[in-house]
Amino acid sequence: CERQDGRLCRQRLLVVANRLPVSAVRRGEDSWSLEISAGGLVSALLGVKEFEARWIGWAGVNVPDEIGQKALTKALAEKRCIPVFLDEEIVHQYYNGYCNNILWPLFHYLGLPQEDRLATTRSFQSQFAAYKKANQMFADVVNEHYEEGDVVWCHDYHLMFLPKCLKEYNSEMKVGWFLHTPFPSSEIHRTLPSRSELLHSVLAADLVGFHTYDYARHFVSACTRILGLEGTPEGVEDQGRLTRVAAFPIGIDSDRFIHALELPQVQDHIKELKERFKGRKVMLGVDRLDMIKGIPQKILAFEKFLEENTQWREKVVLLQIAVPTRTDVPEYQKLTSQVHEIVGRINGRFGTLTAVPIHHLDRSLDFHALCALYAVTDVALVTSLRDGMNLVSYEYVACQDAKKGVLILSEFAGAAQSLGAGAILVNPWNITEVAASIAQALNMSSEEREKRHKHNFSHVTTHTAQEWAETFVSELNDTVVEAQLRTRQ
Ligand code: ADQ
Repeated sequence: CERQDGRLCRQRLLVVANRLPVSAVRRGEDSWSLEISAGGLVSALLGVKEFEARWIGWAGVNVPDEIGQKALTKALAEKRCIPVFLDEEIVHQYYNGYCNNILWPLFHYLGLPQEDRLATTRSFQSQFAAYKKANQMFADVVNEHYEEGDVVWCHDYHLMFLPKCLKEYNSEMKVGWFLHTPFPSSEIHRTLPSRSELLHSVLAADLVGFHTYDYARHFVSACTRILGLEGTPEGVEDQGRLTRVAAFPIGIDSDRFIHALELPQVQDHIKELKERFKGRKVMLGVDRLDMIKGIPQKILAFEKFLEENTQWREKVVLLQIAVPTRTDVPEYQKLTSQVHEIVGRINGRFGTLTAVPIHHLDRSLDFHALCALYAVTDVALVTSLRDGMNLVSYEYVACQDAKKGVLILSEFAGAAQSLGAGAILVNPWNITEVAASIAQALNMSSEEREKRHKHNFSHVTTHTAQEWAETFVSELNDTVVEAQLRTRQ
């Protein structure tokens, strides 16, 4: 479009995600302090010059009073963020319940909750009702801020009901939806009681995106098998209306990592780490402490490696950095204790007075410390049982251009499709195979490491988050134009 002064204006992009990219802390009745969290999506969108992004989402805090809501809305506006206010009960049922207890495990092939079938069914219904209600609240806010020509990009499994709500408000709205997790096989999706309603709602979007071609194929199969619709090479057709379905593999802001390595504070960290682990090979795991990340399996594989390769004991160390998430959920608490128990046992078994084989940290690291760790370690172990993409593997590769470390990567992470040629791919459930791949990585010649790294580095630096966002949004614009042309014909 063109402004009155003749300058071109950028298209507005409304990014709708469950969480806003800020952490908000209340300082007084009408004052808030905000900190932008520099995640992948934020850097992706900041790097794109063609459009002007605004964020719509939940700020992660309960704000029951009007004064607090007004003040937070005002503070967020300066960061181009627009809040959706969800009360505690909705958060409990929609976010903790339907999103995290039902959709998240199901989409990662962990099935539906089974402890008490009847109780689960009852709570399932109320959680699904809350899910729909929350999605409608997001739609209300989007609709209030929408201007003609805007593009609306909905993110993730929290907002599968949103495309339908938005199109009910305005059928002309350009709506895209992207899933960050895997979309499972249609045989898994069909176990979900609300399977059809969710598929229909997503199909209301103009463009539906996934990280990999397999996930897109699973989605199309679910629509054909469960809804009886027609799958076409472009997507899914319902009564003459086409929803385009395609793969858009995400990337990272690789320059941010590469440039960070030159900063003095990162160089200081690197020096300290090198000194600390002098004479030992260092292996690294960085994950959220979630069942999908396969942390216990990874540690057991390392134990097997130590059992079988006595010459490596005391010469290798595993640093496992695990950020606790969803700490109020009993399954996650159980996972934490399980990991601690295994780590304690292995350190007791193979540790000496001068060296322990595993350093396990239950915490998040700041960006600079993380970059330094990525840069100094010899091997990264990413053993997710399922993972939409896995950005840790990308970040590791971006920081390894000097050292050319080896990436051991689960074949069940979306990243296996893009980094598979450079990484050692493993089945994370097969402890013996992972243990053997650790030996292979540690013994790998420098020529082979260089060759593998080169392949992955070139992928990570060319398939960036910016490129991902640009491609998705331009495809969405094109899809809508094509649909308009089709209806005119
Ligand atoms: P996540 O499951 O969160 O994302 P991932 O893609 O690995 O998984 O991203 C995690 C991010 O958190 C990375 O940027 C990493 O640096 C950071 N992080 C993890 N542990 C950390 C620690 N201990 N300290 C500091 N930072 C840490 C979801 C899907 C993925 C998909 C992404 C993006 O589950 O499959 O790749 O979205 O689409």
